[in-house]
Amino acid sequence: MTAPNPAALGVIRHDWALPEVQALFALPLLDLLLHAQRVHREHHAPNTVQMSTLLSIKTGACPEDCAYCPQSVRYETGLEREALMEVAAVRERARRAKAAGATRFCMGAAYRSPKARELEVIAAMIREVRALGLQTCATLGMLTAEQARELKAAGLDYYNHNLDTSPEYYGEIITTRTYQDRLDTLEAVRAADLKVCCGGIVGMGESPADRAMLLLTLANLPEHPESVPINQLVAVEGTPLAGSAPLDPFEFVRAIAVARLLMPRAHVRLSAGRADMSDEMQALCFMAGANSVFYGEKLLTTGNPDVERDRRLFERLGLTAEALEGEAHAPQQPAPGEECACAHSRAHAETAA
Ligand code: SAM
Ligand code: DTB
Ligand code: SF4
Repeated sequence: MTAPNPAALGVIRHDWALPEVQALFALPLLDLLLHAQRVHREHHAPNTVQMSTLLSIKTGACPEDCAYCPQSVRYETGLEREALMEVAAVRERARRAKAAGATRFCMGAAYRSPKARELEVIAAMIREVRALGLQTCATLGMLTAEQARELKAAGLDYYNHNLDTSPEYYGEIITTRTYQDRLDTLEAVRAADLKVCCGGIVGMGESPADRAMLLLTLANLPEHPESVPINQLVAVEGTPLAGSAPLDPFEFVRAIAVARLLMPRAHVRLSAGRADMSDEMQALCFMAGANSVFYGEKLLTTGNPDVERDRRLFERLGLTAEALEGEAHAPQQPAPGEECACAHSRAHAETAA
């Protein structure tokens, strides 16, 4: 292992070697947190967290065999299938997400890859969500270069497509598409000038070296993803990974910190798994450089902390919701009866008065 040179941390690089990344993981936890928080503050405003709300716009019956996923048609998870939603219904959910304080709306579909007709409907959804003043994100499976351009033309800001795990462990988790398929989609997304949201899942029985390789692979992409979701496995009954042994929470925190150090400018998202995390664990993740969360009581099909719990947590930690570039926070007052989750509630009340 190569001992890290603290002065060199925070430099944008795309040539990480495995022993260097493993050496970061091996640091005493408090040293790792200190380095990560220092690098975080060199590149980001402290104490602000970007808030994305997810919506499953097409649920279940997916032909892929991702071993973690409750939406695969191959596993009996008791999930109810739902066809592609109506555009108006998606618009309404986005409106509510914005009123609650989200700045990005991410539409997820259980597809291997979208068909032309489906993409047309999704393009209409993107136009509507964008017109509300939200950033748009979609995660629809594999895309061709042409499909990525179509989404860009509709006004899509971000495309989420995860590497999920290391190239070495990948075959244990998914057999119906290759790692290279994922890299090809990421290339098509970049070529269409979309921003990239790409991360993975930890806690799937992978080794520490696999976690290091996942983060190394992300960091050594030609450009760092703008958003890096780090998901903790949500072990869903009926999926092959249902019985997975939970990961040591400090190993999760380390993964966040190393992601921060390897991709200093990215928004590192503390993603799936928050519903099972204590407030203290989440605080450690923010200390480690996480500055984005999924916000709203549901992820795609599983639970997330409810808005009230997040609002209280943010207030207790002194965190505020990151505003969209060029906008003061929360350009719209929350609608009557809809409370903004940010720690600015008092400021809203004062502005409204
Ligand atoms: N079907 C598309 C695809 O796979 O690219 C888009 C939706 S898929 C649900 C998006 C991502 O959610 C997956 O790549 C995976 O990283 C994450 N995910 C799915 N199920 C999960 C689970 N049980 N725990 C943690 N993350 C999960
Ligand atoms: C990502 O990295 N995590 C989100 C989003 N991108 C699409 C999905 C998490 C899904 C967790 C399981 C579920 O709710 O179905
Ligand atoms: Fe389908 Fe995506 Fe779930 Fe894999 S992760 S089974 S591709 S919905």
